[in-house]
This record gives sequence, structure tokens and C-alpha cells, in this order.
Amino acid sequence: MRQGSRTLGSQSKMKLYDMDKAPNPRRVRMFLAEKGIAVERVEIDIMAGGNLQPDFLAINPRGTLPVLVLDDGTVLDESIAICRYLEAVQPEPNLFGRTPLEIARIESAQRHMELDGMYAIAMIHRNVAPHFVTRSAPGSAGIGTTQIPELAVRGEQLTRRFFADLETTLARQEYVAGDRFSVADITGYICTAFARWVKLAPGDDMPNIARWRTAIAARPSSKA
Ligand SMILES: N[C@@H](CCC(=O)N[C@@H](CS)C(=O)NCC(=O)O)C(=O)O
Repeated sequence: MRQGSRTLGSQSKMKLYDMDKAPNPRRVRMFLAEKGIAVERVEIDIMAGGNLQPDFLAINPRGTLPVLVLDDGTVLDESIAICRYLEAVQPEPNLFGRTPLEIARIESAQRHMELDGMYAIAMIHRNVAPHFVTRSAPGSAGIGTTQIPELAVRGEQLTRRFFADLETTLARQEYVAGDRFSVADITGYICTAFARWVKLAPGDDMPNIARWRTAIAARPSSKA
């Protein structure tokens, strides 16, 4: 472990507001599992409207999951911000890069997985799923964002391109950001599971994605 780093003690009272089936909270659970950090989980059921209840909105007015509440009550409300915090307090195993170049490569790959993958898939799901008929934009509780069918069409175009690009990347290297597992693989792996919700999961015509998925599925964190 690097000098000056701290680890999270078992006395930590951090709480993760989570939903078992939701993709973004799962990113944080996988990250925690890779780090070997245990936190108390509070299950919030989005489908039952638990994220729109006053007690949860008092914690996160955007009404989104995941949320990590620190020992002193500080609220962190974005998956990658939560992961960065955890990496800073417990640097090993390293998941965000070590050298300036590796940090940049992982950041770039992570953004591609999130912006080109997660958001494109969410764009489809949120614009077709009956549950989100008046809340098609994540975090739009309170203002109302109606579904726009054309956005689902755009989401499908972007998702198809995302998987084609991912296949090309994984044909030339083992992991999304290079030759080792990183936070970008967590986001990418969860994209492949999330894409099943909209029936666009990559198939046998993408053998490099299949090989990489199998490798990640073998990691204990994939069960988180
Ligand atoms: N960029 C956010 C996205 C969070 C997000 O969209 N979470 C979804 C669950 S996967 C959510 O809370 N949806 C509930 C809603 O928008 O009503 C993050 O990564 O934390």
C-alpha cells in the first residue's frame, strides 16, 4: 500500500443506498467488492417509488441511486464520484490508474463506457419503459420529463455503435483501457447486462466482447 494511504476500518458506518437490480448501483457494489470493502446497504425500490419518498429525497433531492453516506453524514450521489472517493481512501487494488498516461487512458475508457454505453442504453430504456412515462430523464423527479420515442431510436443507434467500437477495442487489447482490469471494465460489463433490458446485448458475432465478459464474470465482484 502506498505511503500515507488509509484503509476503511471495520468500524466505518458508511451507508450505501442501493437497488439490487439497478445498473448504476451495481457499478458501486462491484467496485466495493473489488476493493474488499463492506458497507451497510439500504435497498430502495425504484419500481415501487421508494426513490421519490420524502425521506430519500431529503438525502438525495435528485432521487437517484446509488448514494453513499459517509460517517460524518456527507452525501456522495454519483457512481464514479463514490468510486473515486473509495479509491482515494483505499488505494489498493488500484482501479483508476497509476501513471499519468494510465490514469488518462482509464479516464477516457471509463467516459466512453458511461457516455457512449450506459447513457445510450438508458436513453432507450427511459423512453420506452412504462414506469418512466413522466420521468424519462434520470434524476428528473419534480419537473416531469415525458418520453420522446425518437430518443429511443437514437439510443439504439448509439448503443449499436458503442458495442461495435467495444468489439474493436477488445480485439486489440485484453481489457477496455489496456492490459489490466480497471473501473472502465466495471462500467462496460454492466453495460452488457443493462443492454439485455432493451434486447440489444452483444451476441456471438462479437467474440472479443464474449471473451472479455467471460473473464469478468469469473471475478467474484461480478456477483455483487
Ligand atoms: N450518473 C448517475 C446516474 C444515476 C441513475 O440514473 N440511477 C438510476 C438507477 S440505475 C436511478 O436512480 N433512477 C431513478 C430515477 O431516475 O427515477 C450515477 O452514475 O450515479
